[in-house]
Amino acid sequence: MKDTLPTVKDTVFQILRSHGVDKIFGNPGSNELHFLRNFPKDFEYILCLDEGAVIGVAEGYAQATGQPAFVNLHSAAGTGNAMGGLTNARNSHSPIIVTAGQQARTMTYADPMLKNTDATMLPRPLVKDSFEPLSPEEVPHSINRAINSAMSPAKGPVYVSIPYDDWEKNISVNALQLSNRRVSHCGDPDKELLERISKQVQAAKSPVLILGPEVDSERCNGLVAKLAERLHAPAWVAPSAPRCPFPTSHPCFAGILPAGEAALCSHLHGHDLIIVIGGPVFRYHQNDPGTLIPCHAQLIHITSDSDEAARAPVGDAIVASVKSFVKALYDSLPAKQTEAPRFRKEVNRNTADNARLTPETLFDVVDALSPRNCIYLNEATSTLATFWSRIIMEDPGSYYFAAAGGLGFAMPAALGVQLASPERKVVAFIGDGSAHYSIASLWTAAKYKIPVIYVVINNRGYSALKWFADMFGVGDAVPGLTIDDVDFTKISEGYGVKSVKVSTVQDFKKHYESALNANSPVLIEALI
Ligand code: TZD
Repeated sequence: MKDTLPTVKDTVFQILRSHGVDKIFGNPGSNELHFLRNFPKDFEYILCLDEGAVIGVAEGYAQATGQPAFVNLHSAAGTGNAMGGLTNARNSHSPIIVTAGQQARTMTYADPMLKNTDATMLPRPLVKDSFEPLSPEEVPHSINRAINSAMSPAKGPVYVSIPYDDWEKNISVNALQLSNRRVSHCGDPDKELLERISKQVQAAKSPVLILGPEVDSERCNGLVAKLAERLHAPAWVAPSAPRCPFPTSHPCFAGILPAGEAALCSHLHGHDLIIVIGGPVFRYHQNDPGTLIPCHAQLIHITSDSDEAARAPVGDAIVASVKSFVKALYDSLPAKQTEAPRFRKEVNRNTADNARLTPETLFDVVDALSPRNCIYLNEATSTLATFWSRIIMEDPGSYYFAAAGGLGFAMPAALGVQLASPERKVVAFIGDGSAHYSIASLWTAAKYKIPVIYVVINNRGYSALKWFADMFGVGDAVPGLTIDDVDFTKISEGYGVKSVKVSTVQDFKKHYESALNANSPVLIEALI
């Protein structure tokens, strides 16, 4: 009878299948080998050489697909190494299920090596929830619950610690019912609330839109573009943007807002209604004290994240499905007879062969040569403003950035995004400082032939921190902001990724063009 009962492992893989999971991103240790033994043929194991890379690849995959990404790490040490990545995953609302192997139940009394003490506490507060099943029977329930919790609004990472002697245990067939369940989220906007908001929007003389990452994750970029046209409103990307929620070639695209109170508010002068969709109010970075919004302006905040709504310092919030609410609001507004004004600012572009290689000319070349549906990641931190002013992004899912500012995201996340979107080209701009936080991602790129283009923008140091140091007035007094003498082509070749070093626009053009046609990863080190 016992032999006919399913094992914990059979049941868990069946649950994963039912959620469409067919990849496991991981870095193993002895506590995980029982889980990985006789690995099912319909799953792919993607090995990353450090845990920051594991979380990064999973995050890229989860964000680009909108589906759960399953991670398997090694006990407490592996979880510890993953924490920097989890700060980003928490903020980007990435539905990642992070599992970690626990020592065998029969041994934990002796406090052995590789015991994950207080396992459920360790990843907090960076996960939505955290479980350690009390029995083998509970393992499938914990995994299923973790997936459902990670996927429910607002999405985010969930952690499960699993003793390794549970995997081969037989359990009741009842647990197989878990793989027949589906949790759906729906809900129409409340009619009265919608009418009130619609009236408020129609009464505004000069509305403005501020768009957050959820617009892109909900794939309603086209819908908010139509809303901007209907309102004749400029559309700003919310500060510290981890995604691109609005087509940057659209006439209503106004740019990206600065991340300080005073500077942000100065961009909103003259507007009487600020409509913030799918992001926090507001995600600041620089300490730039000032008024939050112009004094006579009102603010409406539409988000699916009740915590985001609860902590906002100004305005009325509506917690709803962003897509449904914005669609209903758009439908409630009368069409305008005239065309929307143009808010988009043009920049002078320069792609001449003899121009100096700078972030400006580099992005101009990239924009001129890349396919229109290209996907970008940018972790060359001092180039962000230049990037947003020069790169055209039109399709949903065209841009990803570390949502909590934790470096080491873009190199691995580019791989996850490319795995999720094989039909689109993925280009990651990485600073020569940022590259080191997850450089071993190059091995995973080479091993699984993931054809990402890495452009390492080498300015020999931490340029963004030099900018901050000047702003704080401590510019000359800070050590440790310069890095010279690193040869990225040698590191790259060592991990098996083809690479080239360029220092002129002419050479960059030539090598970028050939990288676009390559079907394996390429690293271009651009000396600027
Ligand atoms: N460590 C981690 C994990 N995340 C961070 N954000 C930092 C340190 C601090 N940091 C920044 O916020 S920007 C930056 C650091 C070290 C400099 C990155 O240098 P880079 O890019 O070469 O990648 P730029 O263009 O030279 O700034």
